Amino acid sequence: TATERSLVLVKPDGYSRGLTGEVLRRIEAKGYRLVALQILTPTTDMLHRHYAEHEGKPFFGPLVEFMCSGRVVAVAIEGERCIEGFRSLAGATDPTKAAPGSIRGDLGRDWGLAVQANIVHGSDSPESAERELAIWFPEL
Ligand code: DAT
Ligand code: MG
Repeated sequence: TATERSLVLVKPDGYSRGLTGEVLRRIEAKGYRLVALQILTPTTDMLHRHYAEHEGKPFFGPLVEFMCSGRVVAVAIEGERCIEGFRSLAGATDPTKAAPGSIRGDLGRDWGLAVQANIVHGSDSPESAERELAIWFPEL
């Protein structure tokens, strides 16, 4: 196994609901280390780069609009297999379907908006993690 870094975002819904501490608590309780943290309102340029793989999909515009609608907490985490491990902590993309015990399953639900309001983002592969960390933490 390898020590990895992953990018976690507490999305505007998670931040505004005051769930940042709960998300960070779960990351630390799992045994991953926080190595960088920043609170910011992202620019559309950052989000276009961050979500480049979804460009052209019907939910892309609403997703970018939602993500720059408020503050986001960007966190770089580190640990053995933390990329897969945080995805597991986060749970399935649709919070209604996400398993209880996961962040989305315990804290999220359908708000009548869309599944983009699902509290957190986590990188999905080592390549994505490296690409995304360069966007949010160019100094790392
Ligand atoms: P994940 O965040 O679980 O990695 P993803 O990368 O497939 O999911 O999609 C990025 C975000 O886009 C996701 O968190 C919520 C939103 N999204 C995905 N699929 C969607 C859909 N079918 N309708 C609306 N929003 C969607
Ligand atoms: Mg994704």
